[in-house]
Amino acid sequence: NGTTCGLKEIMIGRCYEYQYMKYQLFLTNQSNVKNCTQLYQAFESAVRYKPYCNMNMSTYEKYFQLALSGVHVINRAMFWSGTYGVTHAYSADGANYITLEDTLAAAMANGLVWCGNENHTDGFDFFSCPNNCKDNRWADLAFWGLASKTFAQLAAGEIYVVLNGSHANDRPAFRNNSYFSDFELPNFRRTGEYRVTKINILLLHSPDKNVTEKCGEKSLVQLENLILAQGFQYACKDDPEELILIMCGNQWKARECQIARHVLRQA
Ligand code: N1C
Repeated sequence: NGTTCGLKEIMIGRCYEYQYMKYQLFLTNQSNVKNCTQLYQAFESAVRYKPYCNMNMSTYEKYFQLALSGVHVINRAMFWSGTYGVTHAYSADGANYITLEDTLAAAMANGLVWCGNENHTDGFDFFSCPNNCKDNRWADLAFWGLASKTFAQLAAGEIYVVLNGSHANDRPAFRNNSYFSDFELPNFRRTGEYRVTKINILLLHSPDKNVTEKCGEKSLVQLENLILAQGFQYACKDDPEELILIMCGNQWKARECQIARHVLRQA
């Protein structure tokens, strides 16, 4: 349960790298470059000296406002649930699609562990964080819950959602209480220039695993109804080929991947 040493330096460094190196070509609008020190200050003043379990979904509001002001992700926003690895391989650090982790606000904090402590001299607890507040679920969601909600609000035009249709143990592809169902789906914009028009579901089945749900079945029906009720267009595709090829890159021996191999040789 260790927290991250060098949090400040890492976050500020990542902010510089994000804006001036890594994402310069395809994400940063030159007139919208942020001041990294100021951004870190907004983050720090939200959390420093604050008891972890008193935080909630508005704790980091200023930070997200500052980091993401003026940003819209048009026709390239990609969401996922149960498919972290393959989705990020496919989105390719923002070159193909943009996931939450490809936005500045989330890229600065991705993978870090931190929490405030009102008794500690520098206001952070560098020894351990509770991560589980019995009486306040919102404390645990303060950062990533708001990150997901804010990202959903930036998505415009057609968006993409990668789901897993081969979960074991009756776990559905679209499930209640996921970040996707609680913080993203309810927050897509329905009106205005930057509204979401269409939601494209990409439903994956892992090579060598059972297919538990396909488009038009079970939880996908539930999801389609929710999407149509909000006034968005809906499309669902089972196993898009480009995603099969990515999955097969790691599971070359699977039965389903022999087909990919066969097709590739014909080219
Ligand atoms: O609960 P989920 O999926 O539906 O969350 C995924 C959804 C994505 O579209 C992201 O935008 O919510 C966002 N998100 C992250 O970006 C993220 N990075 C790491 C949600 N969760 C994220 N994690 C961790 O994965 C987090 O600790 C959470 O508990 C899991 C959620 O994974 P899931 O069930 O596959």
